[in-house]
Amino acid sequence: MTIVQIANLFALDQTALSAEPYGCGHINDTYCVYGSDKRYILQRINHNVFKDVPALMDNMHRVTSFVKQQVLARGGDPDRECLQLIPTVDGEPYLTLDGNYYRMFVFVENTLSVQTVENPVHLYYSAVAFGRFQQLLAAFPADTLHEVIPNFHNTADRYRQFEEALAADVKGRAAEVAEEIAFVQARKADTERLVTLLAEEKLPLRVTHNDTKLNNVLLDDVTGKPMAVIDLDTVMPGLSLYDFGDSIRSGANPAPEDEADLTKVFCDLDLFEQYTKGFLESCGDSLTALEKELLPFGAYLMTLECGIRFLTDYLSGDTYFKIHYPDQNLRRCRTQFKLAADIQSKFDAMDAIVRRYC
Ligand code: ADP
Ligand code: GN1
Ligand code: MG
Repeated sequence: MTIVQIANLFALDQTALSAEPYGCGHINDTYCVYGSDKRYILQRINHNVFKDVPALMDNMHRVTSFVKQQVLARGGDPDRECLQLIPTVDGEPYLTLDGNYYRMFVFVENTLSVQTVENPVHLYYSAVAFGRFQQLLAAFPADTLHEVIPNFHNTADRYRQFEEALAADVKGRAAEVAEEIAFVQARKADTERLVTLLAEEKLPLRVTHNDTKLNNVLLDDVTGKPMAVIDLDTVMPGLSLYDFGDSIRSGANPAPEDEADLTKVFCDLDLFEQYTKGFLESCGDSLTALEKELLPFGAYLMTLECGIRFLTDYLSGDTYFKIHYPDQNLRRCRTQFKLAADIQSKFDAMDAIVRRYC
C-alpha cells in the first residue's frame, strides 16, 4: 500500500491526494499528506524504539485529550495550540497494518519548527512553551501513564548500556573512538548524580515531556510565540532538570547537532539566558530550590547523556537513531561532548544567570 492509500484509511475531512517525507525527527517516519487544500501529518511509529505501541498510543491519546481540554478551558485555539490525533475510519486512535503502526495528526499551520536558533527570542518562547507544558502536566494523573521506554533518562543506566556496547564492539569501531570512550569513562560519577538524588527523594519525580528538543515545539511563524508542544511519545514521570537540559543542549548551541567543525560548537550564554528566563518565568514557582540550583548541571548532564547515547549507537552499528550518512552518530557524539565540556567550563556564569531570574 502507498502512503496516500494508508492516509485514506484515516477519517480525514479531505481525500488524501499526495504525500512526502517531512521534518527532521530521528525516530519516527513522518509524512506530510496533502488533500485538495489542507495538509495533515502521518507517522509510521518506530516500533524498534517503542516496543509496546498500544501502551504508547494509550498515553498519547490521553495526554493529547487532556491538553486539548486545558487549551479549550483557557479560551485557546486547539488547532494551533495543541497536538490532535485524527482517528482511523474505524474510529481507532491509530492504524495497524502489515506489522506497522500509523497515526495521523492535524497539521499545525503557520508555525516554525526550529532546528538551530537564529533568532534568540525563539529560544525564549520555546522555554515559555515547555515551562507551561510542564505546569499543565502537573495535574495529569501520573500513575495512569505507561513507562514507554524504561530508564529513558537514567544516565547511570545509559552508562551501563555504553559499557555493554563497548564490550561487544560488534562493528570493531572501539579503537577509532578511544578519545570519546575516555571522555565518557572520566565522567562516570557524574552520570549517577541525578538518579541518586532522585532515589534519595531529594529531587521530585514529575510528569515531564522527556524530549524537549527545540524542534519539538512549534512557534508562530510571524510572532515567534509558542503554539503547540509536539512529539509527546515520551511523556512519562521524569526529572524537570532533564527537560531543561535537553532544551539547552539543542537550543543554546548555535551549530547543528552533527556539525563537523567543532570550533562552531559551544554553549552561547546569551541563548542560555533567554531559555532560563522563559523557563523560570513560566514554571519557576513550582521548582524546588535544589532543582533551580542544579539547572546548569542538568544542561551538562543531558548533553553528556545524549552524547553517550550517540556513541553507544555508533558502537552498536547505528540501530537506534536514524542516520543519513555513515558516521553521523559519531559526529553527533562529538558535538555533544564538545558542548558538555564547554557547559562545564561555564558553570559559574550559568549559576549567576539562574540566580538573576529566581
Ligand atoms: P520524531 O519523534 O521522529 O522526532 P516528531 O513527532 O517530532 O517525530 O515529528 C517530526 C517533525 O515533524 C517535527 O519536528 C515537526 O517539524 C513536524 N511535525 C510533527 N507533528 C506536526 C504537526 N502536527 N504539525 C506540524 N508539524 C509537525
Ligand atoms: C530523538 O525524536 P527526536 O528526534 O525528537 C530522541 C531524543 C534525543 C534526540 C537527539 C524517543 O529525538 O531522546 O535526545 O533524538 N528521542 C527518542 O537529537 O529517543
Ligand atoms: Mg521530534
